Amino acid sequence: MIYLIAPQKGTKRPDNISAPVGLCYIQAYLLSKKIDSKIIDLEITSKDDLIKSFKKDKPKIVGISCFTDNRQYAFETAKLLKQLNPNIKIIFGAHHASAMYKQILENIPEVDIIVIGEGEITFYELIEALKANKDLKNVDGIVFREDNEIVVTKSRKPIMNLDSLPFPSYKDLDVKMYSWNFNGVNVTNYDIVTSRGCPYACTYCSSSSFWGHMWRFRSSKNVVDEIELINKKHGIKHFRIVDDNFTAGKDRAIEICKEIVSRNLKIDFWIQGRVQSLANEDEYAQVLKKAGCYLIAFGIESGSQKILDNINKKQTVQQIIDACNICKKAGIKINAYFMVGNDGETCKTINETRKIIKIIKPDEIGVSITQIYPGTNMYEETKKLNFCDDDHWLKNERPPLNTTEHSKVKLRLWQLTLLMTKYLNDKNLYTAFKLLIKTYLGSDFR
Ligand code: B12
Ligand code: SF4
Repeated sequence: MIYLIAPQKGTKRPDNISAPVGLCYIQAYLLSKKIDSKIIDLEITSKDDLIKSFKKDKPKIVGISCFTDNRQYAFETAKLLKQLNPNIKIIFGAHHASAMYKQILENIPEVDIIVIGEGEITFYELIEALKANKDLKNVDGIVFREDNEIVVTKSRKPIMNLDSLPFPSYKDLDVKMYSWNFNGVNVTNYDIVTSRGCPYACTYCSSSSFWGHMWRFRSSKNVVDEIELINKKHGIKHFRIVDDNFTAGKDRAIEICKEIVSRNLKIDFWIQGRVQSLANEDEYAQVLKKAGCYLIAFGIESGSQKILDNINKKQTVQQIIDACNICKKAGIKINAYFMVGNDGETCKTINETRKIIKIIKPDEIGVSITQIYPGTNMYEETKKLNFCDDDHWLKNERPPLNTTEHSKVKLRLWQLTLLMTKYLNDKNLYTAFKLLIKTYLGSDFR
């Protein structure tokens, strides 16, 4: 038996529980090769229940997802299970493990092997090699210890035909227990991934380095087949398209929408996209809306062209205004994400961002102080300044805030200023007041 474990995320929000889609993809791929596995989502399964089933099932191989924010839970889980059975092989995968593989293998002895990047084929080949006691050096895309050396094998080629992957498997999970807060109501939600990667390379983001510097996508038929299956089989009507950049391929996105309409699927969904895909694209926005897209989350980041250029965002302030206008006209709501504290931030750039908030009037807003994640260009640059160092990831701390130019207090104040700009603009005094209280109490609203 093989275990696939999603550690806790550490941010308990009863209105937003997300399925471990990556593990569901790996399980589906293993099933297609007639290999059985069991997914345990520690967001919904207790540690005691994990121990109970571990003792009963006696898995020999345990795969654990290791993202940056849940890495300490991933390390703890590895330690716990290795204590229960020192003979198991523990395999780590996902973004943090892929970026920090050397550090993990050097410092966390319980982890035996790390899969770098996309997991399906690599994990399957690794299992086959372990079962047959074959030389692991022949498995592409992994890192492991051998005679006190760390061996990195040839890099794994990305899966170009994503339609060849089976739909994610929910055989061990209750697909209907994952939820999202939609219009103030908790609804059952299904996360769907229609493409992988992103053709851009924003300095703070690890997407392109992780997924292989290119945007790969599923066909519209394949995507809508999955939506239809989930809708008809489970009655689920709310979907989040969690691609990094769903709007990148306009023709394909339009085809998906038209297919949803022609199959008469009555669904609501939201997407993440980039503004320049929608700027001056009235018809594109209308087609999205007709298919059920009620919200687009745009990574706007800043209203200052200087900051946008500094983070290599490859978008203009005018495109932000145009895209938001077009979405509003089509009846699609906007969730605008902003960042505070990127290189070159000043009172002037913050004022430019305040101005853009007043112009675009987003329906929802998220403002975060720039956090530095491994696998990003920003991490490498701040390491050169001796601001970041790898040791940080061994501590039980959140990713560092970018305080290279300004203090945390100043960044918090700017963050608050931007949030207040929106709430006061909307005359939403209740939320503005709540935010002030939260700030006074010292809440960390990253
Ligand atoms: C949906 C989503 C969320 C959902 C939750 C998703 C979940 N189930 O955990 C929500 C909205 C809650 C969320 C929150 C956050 N997220 Co998020 N999220 C995503 C998103 C957009 C999609 C995830 C997904 O389903 N991907 C598709 C599947 C197929 O990919 P995958 O999960 O990576 O799995 C593949 C590989 O990683 C690998 N793999 C994964 N696990 C394992 C295990 C083993 C054993 C093996 C071998 C391989 C393996 O194989 C899988 C199949 O190929 C990704 C970006 C992206 N496109 O992936 C960001 C992403 C994962 N999130 C990210 C971040 C930063 C956050 C937040 C910190 C944001 C914030 N500031 O609040 C929080 C953190 C919450 C927490 N405490 O963990 C970063 C993580 C970076 C990092 N170094 O860890 C990502 C990568 C975005 C980015 N490019 O920066 N997120
Ligand atoms: S932030 Fe968005 S647009 Fe930029 S590289 Fe990451 S996924 Fe692509």
